[in-house]
Parts: sequence; C-alpha cells; structure tokens
Amino acid sequence: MRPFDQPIYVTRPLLPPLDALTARLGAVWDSGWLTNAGAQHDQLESRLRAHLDVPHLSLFNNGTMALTMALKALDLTGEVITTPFTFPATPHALLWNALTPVFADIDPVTMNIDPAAIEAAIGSKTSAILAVHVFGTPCDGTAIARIAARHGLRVVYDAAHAFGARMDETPIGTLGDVSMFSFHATKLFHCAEGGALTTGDAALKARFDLLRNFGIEGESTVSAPGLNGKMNEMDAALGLLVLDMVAEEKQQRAAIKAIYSRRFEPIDGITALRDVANFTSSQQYMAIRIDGNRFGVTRDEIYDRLRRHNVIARKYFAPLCSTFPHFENLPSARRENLPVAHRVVDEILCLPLYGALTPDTVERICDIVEGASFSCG
Ligand code: T4K
Repeated sequence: MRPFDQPIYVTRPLLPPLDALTARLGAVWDSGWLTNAGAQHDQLESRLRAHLDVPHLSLFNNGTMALTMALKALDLTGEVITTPFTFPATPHALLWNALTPVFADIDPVTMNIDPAAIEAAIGSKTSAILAVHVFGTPCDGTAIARIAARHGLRVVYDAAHAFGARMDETPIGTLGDVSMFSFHATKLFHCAEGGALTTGDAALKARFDLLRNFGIEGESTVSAPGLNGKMNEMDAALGLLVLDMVAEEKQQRAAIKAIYSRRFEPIDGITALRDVANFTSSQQYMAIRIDGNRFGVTRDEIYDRLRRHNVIARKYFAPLCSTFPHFENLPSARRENLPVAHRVVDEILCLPLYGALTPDTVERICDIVEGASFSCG
C-alpha cells in the first residue's frame, strides 16, 4: 500500500473561517484591550459555563497553569494520590506545589485510576486525590467521592480530555472539588492555548480568579502568591468561534469512531476503548490497545508501520510518569506497584481522529493496522 501524500496526524485543530476571526479581532483592536479580563474573555467564560453546565468557571492561559492554581487554591499539603498513566502536566502540577505524588495503579478497562488502589495508597500525609478522566472516559466518581469523604480528602479532576462529557446526565465538570479542562489546539474545543477550572464553590472560584492575576486584590492590595494565568483576548476570540463548531465536529468524530470500531471488533488482540454505559463522550481520542501475543504483532511494530505510511499515531501516555527521573525513586513508582499501568502503556495507541478525516482514509488506516498482522503473523 502506498504511503499517504500528506502526514495524517493524530488530530487537527478546528479552524473557523479566517474572515470570521478577523472580524472578531477587529472588535478587539477597536477596544484597545488585549488581555486582563476583556470582553471576549468574559463572553467566553459565561458561554463555557453554560455549555459545560457548571456553576462556576474560570478561564486560564493553559490547562497546566489552571491545574497548578487549582492545587494551590485548595491549600493542599503532603501527598496526593494520582495516576502514572497521564500527561506529564498532571504530576508536574503537584511538584510545582511542593506536593509529593503517590502513584496508584489503573483499571485495566477504563485506564483510569483504580479506586481500590487509591484506598490502599492512603497514608497519614495524604491530603487529596488527583484523578484523570483518561481519553475522556469518566473516572468512577461515586467510589472516589466515597473514599474522599471517608478519609477527609479533597478531590481534583484532570478533565483535560473530557470537554462536554456527561455521566448519567451529570456534567463531568461538576465532580469533585474542582475540575481542570485543557483548551490546547489538540483538544476538541480549543483556544490555541487555554484552560479552565470549574467548581461548585463560589469562594473557590474567587480564589482561582485571585491566583491567576498575581494575587492582586485591588490596586494597593496583594493578598496571595499568585502567578500570571490569564487568557488573552485573541485566544478567547478564537475560542468563541470554535465553540460554535464543536457540535458538528463531535458528530463527525462519532461516525469515524464507528468505522474504526466496526473494523477492529472482529480482530483478536485489538481492543478499541469503549464508551461506558450512560455516558456522553467528549470524542477526544480514538484509543486502541494491541495485545502483541494475541494479534501477532506488537504495538511498536504497528506504530512504525503506520509511520512508514505517513500516519502519525501517538503512544499516549508513554513513558509512564512514574518512570521519569524526578519520580522513579518514589516508593509508589516501583514497577510492582503499577503492573496494570506498565502493561497498558506498552499496548496503547491513539489513532487519527478529527472531523475532516474521510471514511476512505479511515478504512486505509485500518488496512495498514490489519496488514501488519498479515505480513508478520
Ligand atoms: N492533563 C492531561 C491529561 C493532558 O493530556 C494535558 C495536555 C494536560 C493536562 C495539560 O494541558 P495544557 O497545558 O496542554 O492545556 C499534546 C498537547 O500539547 C497537550 O495539550 C495534550 N495534553 C497532549 C495529550 O497532546 P503533544 O506533545 O502530543 O503535542 P504535539 O505538538 O506533538 O501535537 C500532537 C499532534 O497534533 C501533532 O502531531 C499534529 C497535531 N497538531 C498539533 C498542534 C500543536 C496540529 O495539527 N496543529 C497544532 O497546532 O502534546
């Protein structure tokens, strides 16, 4: 099979018509107001609050800064239980708050942190749980809430992948004390760079807004050690236009995922991540697991073969965070403590998923994946 002429990436950003963006930027130019809670920012904040169906929302300049500020606002101390199977930003936000991550193993199906492993990891210094809705699949929020209540812990969700997801009609951003969303260009909804925190607690929302603006309360009062987490007007203007495109993009992505699922369903050794019951998906990633023993070809071989055909799949989240040099000496980072995560990270592959992919391209990508088995098996 011939390689694709152009690279097929794991995702492509939604791009509104350039003249629509130019018109919005015209309003920004006319106002002479480029950042620090301008009109675009305020409009996006209230539209996202409605879209995500959450009581309070604060915009940030990226998801990592938002998460770092969330942990600061909660005034956490000591140790925080988290997953090793996530993007580096998750445990790094803990380090920037002088908190020690305690890695707990993941569920073999959802790939989210396993509530039983959380419970086993709780110690005298534990102050919170930092869970990630991996690839947009919701964590077991009920079990996590029960554990947190029993041990007096705060709960923070990294919902970077879970924009617009719902569980039994519950908006994902209402779980826990606070949820973080990423609006990076690689996300379904994006502002080029951006992020948000959502919470049900008005006092926490006020704290987020203080911390993202250097801790400045008034012209002559600085009351907290804040940083610069503000979203600028250009990013907010882009976000307002992208938000109008999200519903159609989700439908297109659902159709593409259906093709992948149909093709992989009968194949022994390839498992497509399934949406859990009563769940509205964020349609963020098309993740598959490849069991090299059953399929006859390893994940890495398929990844390389896709690359040779100009398909740039991604091994999110390899390497495991617990293997980074700054974490590997933690007792919780030992391989024996994280057997499921170590297996999953060797099997995972995220395939291209974005609305502009044609069905023909998706079928060809499946052919390449399957062909790897035929040529080597
Ligand atoms: N928590 C979790 C669980 C996360 O996944 C992330 C971010 C965060 C926290 C932190 O949120 P932010 O601070 O980023 O808001 C990308 C993204 O940069 C990152 O936001 C994302 N997760 C992660 C899963 O993916 P890379 O290193 O894979 O990015 P990159 O540049 O290789 O892009 C991936 C592909 O996307 C490219 O091969 C092509 C395509 N692409 C990318 C960009 C930037 C485009 O087509 N256009 C573009 O402008 O991390």
